[in-house]
Amino acid sequence: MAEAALGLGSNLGDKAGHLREAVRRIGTLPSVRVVARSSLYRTEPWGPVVQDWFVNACILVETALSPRDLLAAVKAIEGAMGRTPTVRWGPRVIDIDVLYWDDVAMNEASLTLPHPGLFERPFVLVPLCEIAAERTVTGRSLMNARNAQDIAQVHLLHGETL
Ligand code: PH2
Ligand code: MG
Ligand code: MG
Repeated sequence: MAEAALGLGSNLGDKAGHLREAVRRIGTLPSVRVVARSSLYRTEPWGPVVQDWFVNACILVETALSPRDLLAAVKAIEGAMGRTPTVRWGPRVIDIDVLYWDDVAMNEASLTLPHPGLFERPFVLVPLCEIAAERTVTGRSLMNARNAQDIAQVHLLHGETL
């Protein structure tokens, strides 16, 4: 069994509801068990696109799926939940990213591991460090990466859980 981390985001419609629905669906995948879930966070949009704020969260899963099969499974959930292609970094109903899969390092057209944004994005590192604070990924400490970020734009969503 591998341990993988998934990053979740939404900035359209019922944002928190979409994250909950995504986690519910991930929990029904064969050979995937959800073992930890972070809080929900309200985050300012990162990147070049002017768009609405996001809800972000992370989960940990134990899985017998390969990195590629796990990616295919979460992409299928994105599609089934109505995600349609839009501009890069643009608004989305649901985004599910494979952040890491054990300590595997790979760089292919369809999948780079660890995720290229893992060590740089406060909206990933804050929720992830809630559930994987002690973790190193390919030799790098997640907590050290988090502590190097400006996290002022990442706010706990009070009263709502994943
Ligand atoms: N995802 C993006 C672009 N910008 N900003 C926040 N706050 N959260 C996201 O999940 C996000 C983003 C596209 O990958
Ligand atoms: Mg994505
Ligand atoms: Mg993303």
